[in-house]
Amino acid sequence: MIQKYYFNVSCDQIKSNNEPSIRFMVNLVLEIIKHMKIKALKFGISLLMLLAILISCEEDDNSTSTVPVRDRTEQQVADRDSLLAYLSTHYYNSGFFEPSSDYEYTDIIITELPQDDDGNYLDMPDPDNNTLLIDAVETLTTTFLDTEYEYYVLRLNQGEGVAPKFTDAVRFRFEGSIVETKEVFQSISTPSNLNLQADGFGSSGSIKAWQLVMPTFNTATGFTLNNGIVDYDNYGLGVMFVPSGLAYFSAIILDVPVYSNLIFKFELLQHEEVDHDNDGIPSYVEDYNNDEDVLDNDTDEDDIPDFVDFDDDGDGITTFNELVQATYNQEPVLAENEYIYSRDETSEGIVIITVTAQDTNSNGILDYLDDSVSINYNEDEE
Ligand SMILES: [Ca+2]
Ligand SMILES: [Ca+2]
Ligand SMILES: [Ca+2]
Ligand SMILES: [Ca+2]
Repeated sequence: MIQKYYFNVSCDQIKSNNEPSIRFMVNLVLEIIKHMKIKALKFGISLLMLLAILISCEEDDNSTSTVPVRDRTEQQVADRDSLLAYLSTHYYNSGFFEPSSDYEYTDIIITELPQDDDGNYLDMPDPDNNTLLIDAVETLTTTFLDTEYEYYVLRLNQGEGVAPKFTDAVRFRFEGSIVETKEVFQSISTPSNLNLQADGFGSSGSIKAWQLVMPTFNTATGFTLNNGIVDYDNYGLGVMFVPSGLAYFSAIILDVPVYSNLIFKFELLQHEEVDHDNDGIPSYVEDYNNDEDVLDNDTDEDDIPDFVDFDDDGDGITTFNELVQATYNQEPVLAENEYIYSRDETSEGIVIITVTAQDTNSNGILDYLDDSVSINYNEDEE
């Protein structure tokens, strides 16, 4: 169910970029066909998924054609008002949370202030143990689809593990509810995985808010197994308050009405680095303008963004073949432009393969991004 959920959102975002995205899709198909010989099965499947996305988007277009999509900036003005009003009239059980203890997202209780008979808000009860949300949240900002957004985070535990990148996959538990109706629309209490970044093929991504908030928290330091149940230690725990524009906006998803502001209580448990095009360069690195958007980086301007382009400079030598491999039998200290490509742990020990980007002509442009340098470092092995 969650797959479909995020899938549709990707569709919505694709439509908001419209023409360039369609070009991107078409070129992606051509690129897939060109390289089908290499990884026929994987890309064959991707091709089918891609067609499914196109069909899905088309259906959506027809069904919503009579209702114009609202202006993002106008909607954000209204959403900001709604969220600030909510944060000013709701409190959480702050006294329950003691430092250096692990709590669950279900421990977080948010309650509306009491009201008198005329509906006027009264003082917060038990201020020693409760805190008004507006006094506890961090206000964060971003620009997304040319719109300035404000979103809010209640940080109950930072976590002591690793901060995921915005293109990674995370393992999490959460409960999502709707600000306007106060209804819980989804909760996932069994640790589950989510790709923060969709790849335009079959892999669905998360809403923008998760991509923005997850990297500001850390995963667990580790876990212990107790009778088959995984207990995570010192993980990120918080709540995000999200305007519709960083959530599902005009898409109809599950039972969430369009333009809903959302609240997610979450635990960030684990993460995994993702290299969407498997070219050896992790996807977060392929965001060369560092704007936390991998869709607007396209070195060879073939309308296939670098993070899903396995020949980034379009010089005919794949990115992976323009990297130099090294093998280690213990945890390596990575050099500049060196990334772990694979890790195998067996009874014989650990084998880690890394790839390192080269700048053969020292012009400050790495070979795999430089179409004037075309050296295949793996040629001898093929
Ligand atoms: Ca990559
Ligand atoms: Ca490209
Ligand atoms: Ca690439
Ligand atoms: Ca090159």
